[in-house]
Amino acid sequence: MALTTRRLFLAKVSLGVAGLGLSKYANAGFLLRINNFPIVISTWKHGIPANDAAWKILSGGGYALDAVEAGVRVAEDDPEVRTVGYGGAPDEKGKVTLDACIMDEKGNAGSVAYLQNIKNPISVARLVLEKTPHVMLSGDGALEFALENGFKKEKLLTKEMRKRWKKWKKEEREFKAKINVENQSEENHDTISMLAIDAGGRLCGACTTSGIAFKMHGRVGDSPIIGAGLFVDGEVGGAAATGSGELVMKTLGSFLVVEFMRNGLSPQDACTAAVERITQKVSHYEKHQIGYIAISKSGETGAASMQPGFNYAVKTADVSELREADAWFKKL
Ligand code: SD4
Repeated sequence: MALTTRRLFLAKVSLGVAGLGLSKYANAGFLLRINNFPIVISTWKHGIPANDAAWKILSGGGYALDAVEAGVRVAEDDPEVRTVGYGGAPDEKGKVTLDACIMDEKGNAGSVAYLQNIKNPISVARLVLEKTPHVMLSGDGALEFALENGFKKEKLLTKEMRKRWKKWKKEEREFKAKINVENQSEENHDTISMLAIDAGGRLCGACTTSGIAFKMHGRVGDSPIIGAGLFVDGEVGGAAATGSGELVMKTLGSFLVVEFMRNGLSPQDACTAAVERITQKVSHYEKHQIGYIAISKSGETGAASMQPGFNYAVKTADVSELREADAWFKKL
């Protein structure tokens, strides 16, 4: 559910009485809390601990870029999150290949694609943003860059995922998109995408994934593609995606959501319109799940998905919760 204009308005005028609304970063003893900042939102249930990590930085007055990087690293590090980083699902050849990107409020971007043996691709993407004249590094070059910058090579395929890959090779053998949003243990597409606005109103985003499970060797999805998996325009808003990357790439989904917001749509309506675009332009969309989250520069949020079951985590000073996104195919 998006924040209503009325709620935002109330947030804008709420006084910091008796500690309520008083921000750690403010140095005035008495202040008017402006806007709904800081705020962080991220995709799926694993967004809750990720938001908590981001919040530690945001609530201390830190930079949104640091917050989104630290936030999604929680999912990258967690072997129970089988769709991101360490413990992520391998491709058809049993190789874990990671995609990630990050973008700041000024439109600076960094990305890595098809990166192997590095647990935190989001941090490599951030270094691409900060240290190179480029936006995207891939494969061996991305790995070399990571190693030169002090990252360690690690084995990312866990025993559990190796077992699953072996089972898939024996029983399924061919890649199929799965819309099993209720059953985490069977899930094959749960990227973490995160958008945050810090106390200073700076809007940044991050997106990281091991991609769709058992994808073709060499396949890269939407998640490292600026404009597809993630897009931020600090003067308008930000959007990020999860789900079958091919559908998002064919419609440049996150860029589209931000452009809809630029043209006056709310984050909620912009997400819904971008899902609708897929239904107009991409065949077999009904066989896939995709989800968008969005935030306007004033902190209003929205989310929409193709299928029911997509949820996203929201954290502000007042709220920490998982919200159900509006689905194109409603629940019966
Ligand atoms: C991809 N979008 O590689 C990613 C998959 C994913 O939640 O995990 N989405 O297509």
